[in-house]
Amino acid sequence: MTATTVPVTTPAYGPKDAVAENRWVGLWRIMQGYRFTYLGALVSISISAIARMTTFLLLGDLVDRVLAQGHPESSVLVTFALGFVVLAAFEGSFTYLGNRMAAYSAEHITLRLRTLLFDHLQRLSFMYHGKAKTGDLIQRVSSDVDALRRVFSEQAIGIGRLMLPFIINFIAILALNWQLGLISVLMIPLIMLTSVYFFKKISSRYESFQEQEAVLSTTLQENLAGVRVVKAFARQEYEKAKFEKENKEKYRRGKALVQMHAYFWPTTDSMAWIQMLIGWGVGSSLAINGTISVGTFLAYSALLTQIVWPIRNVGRLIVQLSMGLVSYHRVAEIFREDVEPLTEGAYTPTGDVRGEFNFDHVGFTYEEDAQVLHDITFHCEPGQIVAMLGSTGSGKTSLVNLLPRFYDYTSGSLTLDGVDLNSYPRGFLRQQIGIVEQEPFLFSRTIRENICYGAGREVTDAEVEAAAQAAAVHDVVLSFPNGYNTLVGEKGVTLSGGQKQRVALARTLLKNPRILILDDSTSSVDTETEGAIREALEQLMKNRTTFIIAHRVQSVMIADVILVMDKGRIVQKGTHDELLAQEGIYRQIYNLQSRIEDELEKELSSVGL
Ligand code: M5T
Ligand code: MG
Repeated sequence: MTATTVPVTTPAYGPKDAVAENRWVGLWRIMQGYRFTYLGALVSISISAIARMTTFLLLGDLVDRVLAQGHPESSVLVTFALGFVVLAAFEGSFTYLGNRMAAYSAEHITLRLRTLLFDHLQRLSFMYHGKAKTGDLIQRVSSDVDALRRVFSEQAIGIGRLMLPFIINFIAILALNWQLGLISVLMIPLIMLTSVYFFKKISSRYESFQEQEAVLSTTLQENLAGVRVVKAFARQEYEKAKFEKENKEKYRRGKALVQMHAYFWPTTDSMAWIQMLIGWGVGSSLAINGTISVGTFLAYSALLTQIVWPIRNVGRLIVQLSMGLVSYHRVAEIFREDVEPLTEGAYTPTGDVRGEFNFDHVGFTYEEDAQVLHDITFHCEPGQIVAMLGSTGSGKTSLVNLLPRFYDYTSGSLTLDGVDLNSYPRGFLRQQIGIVEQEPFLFSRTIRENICYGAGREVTDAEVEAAAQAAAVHDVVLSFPNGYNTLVGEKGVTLSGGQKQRVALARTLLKNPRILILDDSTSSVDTETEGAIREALEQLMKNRTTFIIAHRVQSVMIADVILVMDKGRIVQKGTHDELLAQEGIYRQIYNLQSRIEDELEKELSSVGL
């Protein structure tokens, strides 16, 4: 017997909710573990800045002390040349080192951040995911995290890279001539104020741009997910118009953003040039009237560019940073959402549950004002089968959603084995309860991987096949050329609705849960196959409490308790025989379905089937 290569999935119910305790809100927090590398990057960048500044000072020296005196000695020239080479080497290597360290920490920070964000997203509640837009979430995990990466790799380090040379070079100018120093920074407060003004403008425009981009990705994502509906209703034109509208809106907001940048550049550029001209003007007149030497003027001119352009670029970075900060807030917003605690619970279960449920006037509402379940009262013993029948929207799915605590009931009392359901840790309940959802979802992986998905342990091929057999899907799988290795979805086969349901059923059966919930799990299966599944299930349902939601009386007949639901209430309750003996919906449905089946049988036999 071979064991499958499917990786063992970690059980949802673990000893510790690592992420629940970790909220990666706060930029300093996000940098944890890489702060020193980052600091190292800043130090390297300052060393390279000092090297550059020394080069300029040396240049001034060369002019003043050597060249100005004529006929310099070659040994002096060689010493200067060597000095320049050493300084250049210093500057180059430390720039490289600084960049490397910054890139290293930025990449690692974002790598971890993205993983944590994904982890956090997965742990958010059903309620959150019910409301959140997939496209928007994708946008936050991809584009916003990327924008944050740029904050760390380029912008934050960039500001450091520019501020340090500014300070160092400014001190150097002050040392040359303090009046010149003060004149050289005349325009700087104005440049900074302008940058802050644009910082605010650009952040709000960028935020609205990002929001619209998220709307656009949601539109695209929905269109692609629902492409069959679009085609079936021939709504391509409508969809195109909708996409075009959102796309145009994105263009409009993008244009508004670019416009702001377009105003920003020339404004600060001209301020920087005015500053340069003032510096040169004053500097040259001081040189002409002999207050400073030509060498000093030369060094000053070089140093002046080293303080004006950094400041102008700091402005640019501040503006770019504003966009990074918007993205940071969008990411932090997700981290601020409470994760669904999986291990918390007033009650610590010691072993498997028995499966006795007691509903006592249970009420439930998704939204404040719309009560979905009213006054649900029934009892079931361990190992019993509870069946639910009722019109669409009557609250059957909502009722079973309460059991694994996907949602918490809002009134009355609901106990499992005599303990309040809300005292159980959610992770534990989900380990104990297997649910075949009404609209099962299969991953784009092999059929085997899909079936093994919830087992949480090493599974043998024989077990996979046994589960598939019980779900009446084994033969179907074998009919595919690749058998259990057949890929499902996108790059593989498209399974029929009934096949999907049965693979999902096999997945839940393999999990071997104490409590089994089958939400309309055979609705897309023909009567004959349903019969086969029912027979197999009868074995599997033994000793485990089972909830069946079905539309056919045949499927619910065997239940110990049948609940007939209507508008969120139980309108009839009892066994098949009890309910048949009563006036009511159940008997009507039974009579109707029996009559249809009889007629169908007659028709089929008349055509020889
Ligand atoms: C009952 C609402 C739904 C309906 C009522 C699952 C779900 C349902 N509802 C929500 O607001 N949010 C949800 O996540 O609750 O719905 P149901 O429980 O799904 O009904 P059902 O299972 O009996 O119907 P069906 O069609 O599956 O037989 O008002 O809007
Ligand atoms: Mg339902």
